[in-house]
Amino acid sequence: MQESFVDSAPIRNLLDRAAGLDGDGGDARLKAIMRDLLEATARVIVRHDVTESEFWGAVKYLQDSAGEIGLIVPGIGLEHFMDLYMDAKDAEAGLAGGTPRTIEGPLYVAGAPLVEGPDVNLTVDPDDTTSLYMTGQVRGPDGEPVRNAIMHVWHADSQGWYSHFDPTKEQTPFNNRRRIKLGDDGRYAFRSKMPKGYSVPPGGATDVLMKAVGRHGNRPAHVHFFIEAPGYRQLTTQINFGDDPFAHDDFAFGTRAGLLPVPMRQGDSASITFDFEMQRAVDQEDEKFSTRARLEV
Ligand code: MBD
Ligand code: FE
Repeated sequence: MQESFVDSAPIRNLLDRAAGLDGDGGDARLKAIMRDLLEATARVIVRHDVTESEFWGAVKYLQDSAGEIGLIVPGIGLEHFMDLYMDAKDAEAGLAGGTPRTIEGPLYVAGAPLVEGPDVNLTVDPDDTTSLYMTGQVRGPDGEPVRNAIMHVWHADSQGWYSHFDPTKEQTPFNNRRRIKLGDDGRYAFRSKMPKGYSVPPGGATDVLMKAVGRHGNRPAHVHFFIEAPGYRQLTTQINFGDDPFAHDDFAFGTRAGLLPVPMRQGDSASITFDFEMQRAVDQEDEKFSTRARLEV
């Protein structure tokens, strides 16, 4: 069947009506997007001659995978696509520079303890592994220290599990999660226990999809950051350990050039020095987080 089947009058009529285009109600922008999404889906079905059984298999997959949608989205590259898209729009608008953004992932939890230096410790649960010391400075585009920043940090434990999302054991709430209030010099320092890279739950919907396309569901060990500060653009980023076996093979596409420091390992400790550069906020909106739904405890 030719793909032009989708352009036939009865099909166009169906897609128009399904998206509510024949009525005045609803949200015009949503209706236009819905119309295009339906048409794109119809085109894929015809182009690949998707059978009735395959179609319902896909519907069943979507139904069963809802609980892992936050993992599937980075796994299929769409969360990274959004970063590339925002980067491209920034470039078009003449906005460049600073620490690259990279994916938030699905495992942030709002409401972590707000702490101040000099001795910030993220890890409260016992974890018999290497200690991590991370230090650096948050600066603006002219090299000025960013004042009054809040740095949100979160990472996994040595088994690759995040507090609040750990099916193997109960971690203390907010283990390996803090909000660190920085001073006028923009400097930060914290210690914790080295994380291991995350792997998707075996046998889960993400794992099934990754295997079906001949991929794996592993991430290198990494540390997530949000940084917010008055007058600066909110930054969502992460560092991935440059010496991790998955440093250049991240199932979530979160690793980026400039965000792959190699920890200095010495005995049972490792240290990373990493400076962040924030962009200046163009307007108040820039300072804010996206309205993505996040677990709040
Ligand atoms: C993670 O820890 C993560 O950061 C992402 C993006 C996806 C799954 C687990
Ligand atoms: Fe993560």
